Amino acid sequence: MRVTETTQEPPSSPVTVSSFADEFVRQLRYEQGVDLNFATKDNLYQALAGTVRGFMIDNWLATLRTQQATESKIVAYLSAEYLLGPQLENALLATGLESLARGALTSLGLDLDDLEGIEIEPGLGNGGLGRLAACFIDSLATLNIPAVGYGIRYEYGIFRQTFVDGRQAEQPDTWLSKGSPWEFPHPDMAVEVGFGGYTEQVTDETGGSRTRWVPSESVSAVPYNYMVPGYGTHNVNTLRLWSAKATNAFDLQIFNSGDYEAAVRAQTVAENISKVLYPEDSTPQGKELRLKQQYFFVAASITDFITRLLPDDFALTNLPDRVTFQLNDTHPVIAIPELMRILVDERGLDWDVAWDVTRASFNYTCHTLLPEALEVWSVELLGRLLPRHLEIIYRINEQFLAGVRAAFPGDELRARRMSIVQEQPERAVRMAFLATVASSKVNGVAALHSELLRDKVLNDFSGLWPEKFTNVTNGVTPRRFIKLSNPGLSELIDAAIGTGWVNDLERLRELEPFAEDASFRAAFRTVKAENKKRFVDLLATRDGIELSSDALFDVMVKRLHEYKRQMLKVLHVITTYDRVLKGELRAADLTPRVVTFGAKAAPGYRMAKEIIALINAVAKVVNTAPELEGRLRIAFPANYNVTLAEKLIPAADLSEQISLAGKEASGTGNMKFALNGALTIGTLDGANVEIYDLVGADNFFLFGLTEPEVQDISDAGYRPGSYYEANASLRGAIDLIASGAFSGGDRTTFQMIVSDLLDKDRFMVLADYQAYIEAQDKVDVAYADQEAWSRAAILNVARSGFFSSDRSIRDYLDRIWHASPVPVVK
Ligand code: GPK
Repeated sequence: MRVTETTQEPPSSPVTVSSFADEFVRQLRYEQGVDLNFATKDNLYQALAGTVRGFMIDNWLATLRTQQATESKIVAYLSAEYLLGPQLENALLATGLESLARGALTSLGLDLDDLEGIEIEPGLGNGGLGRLAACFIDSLATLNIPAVGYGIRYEYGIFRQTFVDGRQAEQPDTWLSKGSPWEFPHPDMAVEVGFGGYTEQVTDETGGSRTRWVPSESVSAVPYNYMVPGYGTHNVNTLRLWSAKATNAFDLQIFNSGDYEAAVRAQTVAENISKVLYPEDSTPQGKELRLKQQYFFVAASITDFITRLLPDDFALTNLPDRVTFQLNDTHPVIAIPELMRILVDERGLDWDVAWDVTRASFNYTCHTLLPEALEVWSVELLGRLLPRHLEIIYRINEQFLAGVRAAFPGDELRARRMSIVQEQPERAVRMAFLATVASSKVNGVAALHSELLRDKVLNDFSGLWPEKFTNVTNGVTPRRFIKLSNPGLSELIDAAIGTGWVNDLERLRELEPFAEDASFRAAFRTVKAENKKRFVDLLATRDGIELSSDALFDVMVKRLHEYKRQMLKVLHVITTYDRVLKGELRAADLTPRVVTFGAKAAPGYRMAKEIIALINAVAKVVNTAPELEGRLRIAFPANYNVTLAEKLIPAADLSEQISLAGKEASGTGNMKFALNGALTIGTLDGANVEIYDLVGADNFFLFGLTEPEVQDISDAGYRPGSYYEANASLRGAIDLIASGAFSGGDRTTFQMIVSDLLDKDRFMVLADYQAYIEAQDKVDVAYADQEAWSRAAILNVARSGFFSSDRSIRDYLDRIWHASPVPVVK
């Protein structure tokens, strides 16, 4: 049992370069039916994945056995999204087999990087929320916590973005077209999920009356299991993603009616449920199919948990001892009435007992403050799709409001404000309220966010139940976002402080003294320069974008949303250009900058798509403007995803975190950049606040309104036009857009943006413009002193250990879950 090259525990058999190569060839022949000589790259990738996967299976099964035997409490993470990123590299890291695999492939005349390069990442999420779920399951496994991630196996993940004339076009993400070697389908463990129909009263065995739901249709939920290996441990947890399949019962009805075509069509309708990830980030559309997705996956998950992870004779009154269901935003909240239905209707528990069990089993994480992001489902739709669940929600609400009225007699306004069922603009269920009422704990995702959640969005609820509210600041996995993505920095850290930091990230503190070490700083700069080079090479082949790597790398990557204010970044670029045009600045005095954007817009989000078009239009002009002498460039590679992030983040000097204060719940990209030695230019929003506090004012470019200031300006009546009128440089930039300078002289092209900025500017771009420009001027000055810049960058790395998702998970364990590690011993 030896894998000599690694500190990790070896897999279940001795592995050598030649035994690895043998297994690889065997996979090729006997799993895929091809010879090495005839294998395509896809065949080779599949065989390699199959080989590596094989080394995790024994540990996975041992983990499951141990967790069952110890009857441990299990964290069941319910999330509609998991933005996993490439799997092969992560599996190689977890098994410690990377260099062995490399050697084995080389011995066969093959190249590991080449094969890694063809993997299509499973993009089963939109952005931060989905990526957070992926980081969390990594940390849960690493910390040996019994956990299962439940979600949806979308056949099409987040769309592939392309640009057509600078405008976003969406292509389907066909990530499964060649199959996935990482999944284990289990049609044998399918769960039936009902929809529609009616409810009726029936007499049960004891002569009592019970409600029974009689659905009009049903769909089969087929689980696909993925292994989630921990780092530096034997533990391998499970991610179980559900895929919809038509049931026999479902088509039989129609077949019997003799309508063959209708039967086949019905099958498609059923299987549509897991067809595609909704591409709206933070702005749900309230579509019927989306509610179906939500119910589909949580109903399957709860039944799966109760019937497969618990013993047959388990008394469900003890459920909270064995599980904590974590609701990742409101998407899985329909799980609450579903558990009540199972307990009351199917298992015959008293309502009050079932309610106690339910409340003790669920916890809710909120990821937003935007009112338009809080999901509501119309009573009409719920009643049609899930009639029994609507009845249960009504009863929960009745009891809850009775409590509110008892606590605040005569305060009918309050009762109406707090009602789970809103009356206006239509009768609808407020899912965040339902989650809050039915959960033990409610948490926000950064200190400021949790505070605003408690004191504003859910203030009535925190008044009633102050102890229910808590914070868990987000984190990111250092395995993927440092160790894998930044091997150069990882080696430098290893050499300085040893290898222990990878699962004990606070140890990065030990790097602090190295910030004062000139040779360490030089080595740090060398790593950064290599990462820039690597990124520049990638963009040349991936996108045909030619850049110099000898520049300040200024990066803004995240979903395109007005509140995140990509517009502010664009105005900075335009202002620099305008200053040079007007002779206020000499091109020769510019700090060479490459401004990189990466952003997808929700396909139906008009303004976001206009901003994408504007960025591309400005890029076209600026990148070729002779006046700028090539010292200011915009790169906007299409289809930003985890794969690209892993190459881009390590190359960044400057991290743009410039949302309007009080709008970004946390941000997690901000953490990745700081950990990779970029300095942040940012507002006091989300987790920026905590980054700023930790890295220190000298190592962070702070600017902009604070949340209370935003509130004051807004209360007084914000007038963006007054900022435009008072600020010549702002006027210059906006006028340049309006003049058609970026649209071939056409003044109408970006009119939607210009008039929105001048008349509405909901996210106060204009109010923060001057402060942002001044902060950017400070960036230029600071960058000129490379020694001081490196010192600040190293301190960012050294002081950001707090942002490991391992720490987030420990906080969840202490404050919310109260589950314990169950390490697998071999
Ligand atoms: C929040 F509400 C939502 C959503 O629908 N999708 C999503 O990605 C993000 N988020 C927040 O916008 C980020 O601030 C936060 O870091 C991330 O969730 C994870 O908590």
